[in-house]
Amino acid sequence: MLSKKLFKRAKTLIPGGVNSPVRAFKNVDGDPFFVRRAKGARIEDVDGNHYIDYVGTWGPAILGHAPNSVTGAIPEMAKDGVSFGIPHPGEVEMAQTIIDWVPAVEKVRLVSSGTEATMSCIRLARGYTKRDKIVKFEGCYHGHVDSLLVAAGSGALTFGEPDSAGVPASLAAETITLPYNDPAALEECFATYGDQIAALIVESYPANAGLILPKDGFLQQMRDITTQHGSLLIFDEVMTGFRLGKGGVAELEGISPDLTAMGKVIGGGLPVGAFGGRDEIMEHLAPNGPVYQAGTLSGNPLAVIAGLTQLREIDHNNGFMKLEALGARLEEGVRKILHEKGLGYTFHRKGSMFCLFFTEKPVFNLDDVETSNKEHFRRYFWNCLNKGLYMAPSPYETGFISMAHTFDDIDKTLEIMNESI
Ligand code: KE4
Repeated sequence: MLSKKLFKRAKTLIPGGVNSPVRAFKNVDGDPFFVRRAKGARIEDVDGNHYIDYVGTWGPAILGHAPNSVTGAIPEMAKDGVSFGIPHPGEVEMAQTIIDWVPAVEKVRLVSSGTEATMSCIRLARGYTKRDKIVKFEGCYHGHVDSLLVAAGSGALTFGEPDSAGVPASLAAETITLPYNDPAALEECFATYGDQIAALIVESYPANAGLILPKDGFLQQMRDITTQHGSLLIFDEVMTGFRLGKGGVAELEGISPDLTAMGKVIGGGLPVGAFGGRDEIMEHLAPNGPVYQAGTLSGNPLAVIAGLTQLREIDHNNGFMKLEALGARLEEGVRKILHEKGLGYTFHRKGSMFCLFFTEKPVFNLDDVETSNKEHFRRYFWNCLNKGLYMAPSPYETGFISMAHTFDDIDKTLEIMNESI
């Protein structure tokens, strides 16, 4: 097994053998496969096994892997250069597209990852409001930003404790981590600390503890309470942006955040993140304002042309409608399987994002997710993989359908899920 050999060697060279922890398959107690190639809805590993893919490189592959339009545009651009560190027309085009698509974004800056996008939002919010406290929610992940790798303190309202070694307790103490979908805790937090809070950051639909959906009114409460206290509302749409509609969840839910973090889909698989928002806030960024933020590869021409090409293709092919139809077909089939097996497991879906929780409890927050049967999930994951279905290797991740998936793929998927649950 070449994957096994490669992983053994990788572990002598790279921490955990991977360049990002979730790829190590630790949540499913096994070794990862190594990919040889990926095209459309399918992946081939180095041992010649083929899989229908529902990870989609964690979100960017909304057209499917290696779409011809994107793989054609990159080398074409590369003939003129691969990196400039000088403004080029593509950056203007990308900024215009993001601003046209996302109503709350009046100015935008490109970066090279979702983490950079959220980290920049946090620093900008602190610089703009001249306040230090940040509010986030349990179960929400915003990239490996020191101020956001913070678990809930001992009590709901006590200041955060580092969620990773290396994060200074003094910094974590500036972050308050609240239970999600708990309006009373949110109310109490702002009543107590409101005038010290620079921003509240939230995944517009939390998708890093499985896909958790906001209870009616919860997002509006965030908007109202941050406005009331002069704090900024930051929507982290790195996962949901450009996947659930042109304007992301903000448009779907009719909420206008002050800042938005973006990434994944806008890079077409290459490294791109972005953050944007109200003009008067964004104008606080260097070189115009006092908040410093920079990046050698920000606006990289290859990443920009890949992202622009992907966005155009989604738009020209009515992508969001197709993704909704595929998602609805999957949901109908999963609910039928659960019913026939007498399994009351909770299934959430929004458009092309879905998550099957291995718990019969309704899921509104991280505590509910933790009631999942992890052993059953593990068996299910490996049964699926061995039958040619690559689902996310963790009960805390969300599945993604791409525009390359067909209804036949969905039907085949349901057959395998039925044999694997
Ligand atoms: P990156 O720095 O990984 O590009 O983006 C960080 C990030 C920010 N915000 C949200 C809502 C995110 O989901 C992410 C990253 N998502 C994970 C998957 N759940 C990336 C996969 C990984 O860490 O390898």
